[in-house]
Amino acid sequence: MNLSVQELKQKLVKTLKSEYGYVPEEATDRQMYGTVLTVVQEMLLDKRGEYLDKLKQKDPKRIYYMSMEFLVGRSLKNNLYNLCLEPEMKRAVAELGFDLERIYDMEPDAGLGNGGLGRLASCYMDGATTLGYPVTGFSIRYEFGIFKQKIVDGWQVEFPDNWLEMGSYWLTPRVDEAVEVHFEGNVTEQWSEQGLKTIHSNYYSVRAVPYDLLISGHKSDAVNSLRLWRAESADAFDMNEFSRGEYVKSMESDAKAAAISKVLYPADDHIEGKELRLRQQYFFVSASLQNIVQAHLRQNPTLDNLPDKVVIHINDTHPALCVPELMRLLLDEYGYQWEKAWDITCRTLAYTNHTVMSEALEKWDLNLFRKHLPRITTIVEEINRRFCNEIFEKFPEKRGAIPSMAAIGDGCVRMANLCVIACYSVNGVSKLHSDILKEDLFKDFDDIFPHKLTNVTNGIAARRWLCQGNPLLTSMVKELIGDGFEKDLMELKKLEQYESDDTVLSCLGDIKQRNKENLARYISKANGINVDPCSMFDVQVKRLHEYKRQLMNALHILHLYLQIKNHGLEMEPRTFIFGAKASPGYFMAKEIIRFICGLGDMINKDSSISGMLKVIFLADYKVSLAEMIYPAAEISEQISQAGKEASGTGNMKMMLNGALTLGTMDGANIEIYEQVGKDNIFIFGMDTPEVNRLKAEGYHPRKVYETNPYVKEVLDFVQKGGIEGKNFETIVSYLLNNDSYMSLADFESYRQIHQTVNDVYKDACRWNQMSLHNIANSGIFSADRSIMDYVNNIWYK
Ligand code: GFP
Repeated sequence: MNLSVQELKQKLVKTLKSEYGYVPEEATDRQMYGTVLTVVQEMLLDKRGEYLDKLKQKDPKRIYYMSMEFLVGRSLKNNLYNLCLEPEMKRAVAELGFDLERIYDMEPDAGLGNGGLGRLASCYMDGATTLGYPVTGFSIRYEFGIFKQKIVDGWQVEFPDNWLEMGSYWLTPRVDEAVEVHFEGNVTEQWSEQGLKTIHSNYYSVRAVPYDLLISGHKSDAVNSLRLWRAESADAFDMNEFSRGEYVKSMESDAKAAAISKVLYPADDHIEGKELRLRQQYFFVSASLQNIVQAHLRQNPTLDNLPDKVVIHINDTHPALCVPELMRLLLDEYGYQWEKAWDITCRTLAYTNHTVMSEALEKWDLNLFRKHLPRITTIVEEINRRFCNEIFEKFPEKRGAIPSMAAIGDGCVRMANLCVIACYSVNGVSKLHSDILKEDLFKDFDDIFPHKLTNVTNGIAARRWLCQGNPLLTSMVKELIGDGFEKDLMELKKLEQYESDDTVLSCLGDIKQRNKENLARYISKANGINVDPCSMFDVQVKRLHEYKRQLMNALHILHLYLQIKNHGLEMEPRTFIFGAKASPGYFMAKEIIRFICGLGDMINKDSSISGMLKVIFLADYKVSLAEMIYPAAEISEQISQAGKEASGTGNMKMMLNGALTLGTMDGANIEIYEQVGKDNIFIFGMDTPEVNRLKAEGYHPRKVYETNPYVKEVLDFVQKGGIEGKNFETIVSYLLNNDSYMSLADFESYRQIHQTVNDVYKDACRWNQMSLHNIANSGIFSADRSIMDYVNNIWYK
């Protein structure tokens, strides 16, 4: 966008006056914050208007990305960057007496997601918009996003995240496009002139009101929208009850409806499906599909051509209700016969799987399902009946597999199976993960539908994670190879020519140093601990889960500590940095946080180890904090048990910022390994076949304890209350008797690779060379590349 500093100033002054009635000299930071966001939002709306006009003329196929989570983070900096207005806005704001950096800091993260899955959805909105594809995201306008985390005496404590108070400037309500969603009630069949008709009556109706959050592409005409639904009661409150003096009761229906969009569910890998979550899922799926169908019918006389004009992409199983809901719309609202409706549905829907963890593959109790969604249940039953019959008739060799492939089994609706049965495309998110889907989880489906399963390796929004998050590195890269990499990340490859250039390598080292100093300042403020910015920054930041093995990292740190203390180990000073939220109901995850914090308390105050080790747990890990951590990371810990991390995206973000990966052969680590070669990555541990073999043989963690003296030393120390006299019996007993993700089995190999890391770090030049090599080869992990894979292989195939 072409706007001068002067023009921007005029806009700001005018808006400040109309919104708040003030002149800049009288305004507070908060008022200027509101003013800047309002001005940028107006520019986005104008640009969106022009974009919609163009779309109308060309009428391309539309992509609808359905996701319960979009981890958007902050938007102001991203929008200014994408509109190419950041320097001008900075000056305009400064000339009015304010500081844009301070205004950036006032913006809350839109934390409408739990972790990698939600962040991926946001990275894809950025990539698709920059590339000019008409992708609309659909989700819920949660009043409260992912909880705020504080650590009190080692314990995670959760606080509500009221992001709308300062974040609602980005949301434009579209009340005229509100729709109704029906729950509960009775389903009956009636004969009419058109034949047998299904009637859903006595339902409870919820109004869904859309709010649009606009996303501008970078140097592109496109402005796409993320449409977030808010739930409210479809009926005004009950006047009769109110008149009778039953004030609270008169508003019950209001509260019941509003609860649906109240709060984001924390990652629930361990908890059985919750009623409210099912309602959330149906609410946003039904509202979105009604919206999509109406939009299609505004441009087309029929839904017959829906698959030619629309793809509805199901992001993980959470929006799997798209399958029966699209069927319901076609059958009940638009009068299609089953076969035709099924054909349209199957050719319109695509599905991405993000996990093989059995507890995360959603299942809903059939009775609960029926109670809330009676009509949807009859449709799922019919889909299942027809599917099972078809397999029985057409694939006799698969008759034995019918019970495990069915959409309904063991009294539950299986959402992943439902998606695979219906969708024309099913993809995993890294090569390894997609292979596991084909060869294991969905093997029987793959035999029957040979071309359905495919892979799209994840990617990240490099413009946010490099250009906005790491300005120092970005300027260096621009100086060396120009700015083509902003739009084509593969251009980073040109950096390889500087791998033996001492000036470039030492400049890279200096930049890392400055980014570490920046993070060290934050740590000192947030945790009250001074860390040495010359120590190696070793980082593990991600959702807390046993399979991601933060505990193995912590055990190894304890091992180092005991070696220094009791056995005179000398090592390069190291700062271990963790950031992770635990699902509030996930006890073991919270225990692991308590363990890491206890370890930190013990180590950080021990002056006898001469500052060789520090352990920092950064509370409230979120997108804006990640933007500060990644540029400072030197080691990227990606240490999940092989076969369990579908892809990982933090690994890509750290690589792009010059960190070296220390990881298992899991998820996208394998593809990072392929890109950088074995000399530029630290790989350890069992690979997937080895894990499976050990599992089949029978894994006995106690044996490792008995045979590996380091493991024994560490666990004995913990058991004796060595960590601040604290009781970590649950952790010790879990490791000795269960160790579900084989941390002890991989411990020795993990320990050894850390020694290698320590040795390599002594040679700064070699380290910087490896770091540059990693940056140069990270281009493939751009979200733009992933989007092009979706475009070519799934959406516009
Ligand atoms: C999940 C998977 C990750 C994967 C992302 C995005 O993320 O391996 O990279 O989805 O596909 F586990 P989390 O919710 O675990 O962060």
